[in-house]
Amino acid sequence: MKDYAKLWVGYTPKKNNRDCSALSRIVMNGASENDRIVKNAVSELKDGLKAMLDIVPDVTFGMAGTDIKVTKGADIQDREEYSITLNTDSLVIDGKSASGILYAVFDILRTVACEKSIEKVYAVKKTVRPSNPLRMLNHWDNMDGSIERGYSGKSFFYVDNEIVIDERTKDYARLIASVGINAVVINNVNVKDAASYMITDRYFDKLAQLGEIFAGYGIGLYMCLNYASTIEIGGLDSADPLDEKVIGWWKEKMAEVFAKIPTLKGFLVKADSEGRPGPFTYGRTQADGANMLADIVKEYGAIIIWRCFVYNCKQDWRDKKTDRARAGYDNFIPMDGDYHDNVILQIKNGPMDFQIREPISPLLGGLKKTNQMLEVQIAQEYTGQQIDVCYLIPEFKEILGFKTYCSENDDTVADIISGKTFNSRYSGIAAVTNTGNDLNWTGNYLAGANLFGFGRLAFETELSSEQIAEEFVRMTITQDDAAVKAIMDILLRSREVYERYTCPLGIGWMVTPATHYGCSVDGYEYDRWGTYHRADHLGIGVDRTDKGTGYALLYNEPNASMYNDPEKCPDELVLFFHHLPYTHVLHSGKTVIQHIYDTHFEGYAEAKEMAATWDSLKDKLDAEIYENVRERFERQLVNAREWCDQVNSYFFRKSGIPDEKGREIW
Ligand code: GCV
Repeated sequence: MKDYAKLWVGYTPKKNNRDCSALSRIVMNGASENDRIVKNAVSELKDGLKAMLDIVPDVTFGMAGTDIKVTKGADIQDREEYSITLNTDSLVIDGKSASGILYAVFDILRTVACEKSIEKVYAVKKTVRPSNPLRMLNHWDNMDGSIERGYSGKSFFYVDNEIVIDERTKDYARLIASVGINAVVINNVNVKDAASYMITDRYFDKLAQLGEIFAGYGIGLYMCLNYASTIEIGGLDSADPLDEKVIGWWKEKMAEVFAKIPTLKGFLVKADSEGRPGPFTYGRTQADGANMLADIVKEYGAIIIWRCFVYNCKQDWRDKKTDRARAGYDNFIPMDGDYHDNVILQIKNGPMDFQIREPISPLLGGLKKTNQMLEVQIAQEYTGQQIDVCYLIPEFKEILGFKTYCSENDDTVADIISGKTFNSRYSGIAAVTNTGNDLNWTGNYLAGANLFGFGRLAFETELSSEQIAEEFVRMTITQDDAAVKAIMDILLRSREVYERYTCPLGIGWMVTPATHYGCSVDGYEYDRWGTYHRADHLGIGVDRTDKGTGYALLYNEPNASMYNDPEKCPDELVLFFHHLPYTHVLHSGKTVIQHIYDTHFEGYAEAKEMAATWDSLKDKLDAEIYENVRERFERQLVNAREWCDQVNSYFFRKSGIPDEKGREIW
């Protein structure tokens, strides 16, 4: 059977740096050579340089340093900092811990793999302190091997309700550590069936082994908890967080769990959401639930990450006042300041659910006294499902750069989640991951750019989308300059192209219900999920202003006034905030209806251009990579055409307004 791809850690021979003498002698300061992370760092370095340059470096160790004890997020950032200094005949790595050394090694390997000159890159001492304390991947893997919203095969963690540990497990750890990931949640937030038993001795041995492998690459192991474990596996009749019996059960359980899995760092919890149980069932608050667990795991130095994806999914579509977009804010803001200091609230980037365009969640910049983490999704549930190419790093850059006006300085989302704005005890960023057991890990080779890019951006938020795309392409696909440029171009335009042929002006949700792939304009209209476009023959959009649901006013000023006013609201979000006539003129000078027609025709045409560009690279690319992406483009074009024709036809039929350019609408 063919082996799985090694992606960007599959080092191949390189031309540059072959005569770089500094690479022959590498000095590592900051941790003991006996540390398991340092040992892995040394073998990564030796294997990588041997494969790429046929150099076997002489590695020596200087000062071991004193490891920084972690009691807050900033300690993690301090520990993981590193410097690289170039001397005439050596490279010196100064890590503040073994993890720092590991990241420095991957920095050097990346430089060589991208064929950049070591002499130039490290001409001036390079120091990097990670931008975020927690840089996490959330797996939505189920123990039966399926993956919720997984588009690259089955789980490589679980087969038939058993945990699998093999060579691939270690390669996964290498792959993600190499881009700076330091935390992984290994099971779906919807904890059901066998997964509820992950905190029992049925799985302890394997989990302990897994935790050890991750720990060797500086990655913390996290699991999702079934909030109702006391009932489902504990034999109690309640999960009330204030009930002494419930608290007693969790205390005993956690003592057992942390004794058996010493590397475990904490839990992620989805409660009171989409049918999952939670504290609301018992008339308690989200803070009551989170704090109860957090207090218990505190003595093990662990944390509770509590998701803010709490909303009513049984809404009445006739009710125009209830607004799903408000739910996170309304459920979590009143308790700001009540969460204990080892709780982190995990907040999806938008108020809805990973649509191609959403405003930033008003919880980010609304919460001021609570630890916060941002949750993004690289699994592309609504953004092409790893069939359509959609490089998400430009979107993540926009999210991170958003000014929330929550304080005078340092008020962007990046500032908040780095811990800087509110001097938070813990903070960071998590992505719902896009990996599976497909031989190339992410289904579409180009979707690997989102896995690579998420890690790189989480570690060094200042990197540009272009830099990240170039590193990914050079390390994973090709070094041919013209091909690199062409593939970067595909990646960098892909998100806007996807947006153009799908949901216009921030409205979202015109997807096929349940699967979330492909167009269905009315799929979620008149239903219970709270996700409407409210189009009729006169106009489209949701009134979230002070005259509508009031959602726009949840932002700090001047954002609230900007979103509340259709004249000030940015075009790309205008239908998220306003119900407007099709004849409304946008800032672009186009009417809403003409914008819909133009973007859909353009988006489909651009998708065809991207596919043609890919075809033109055939002779320059590895046959398997070429064919994998070609086949995905074939499907993307069918999808893009369907979206274009359905959306245009739908709105032409609703509005009766013809396309100014007279193009074919069905
Ligand atoms: C894991 C959306 C998805 C669900 C997912 C949920 C969540 O509703 O469609 O599959 O469940 O988000 O983030 O919890």
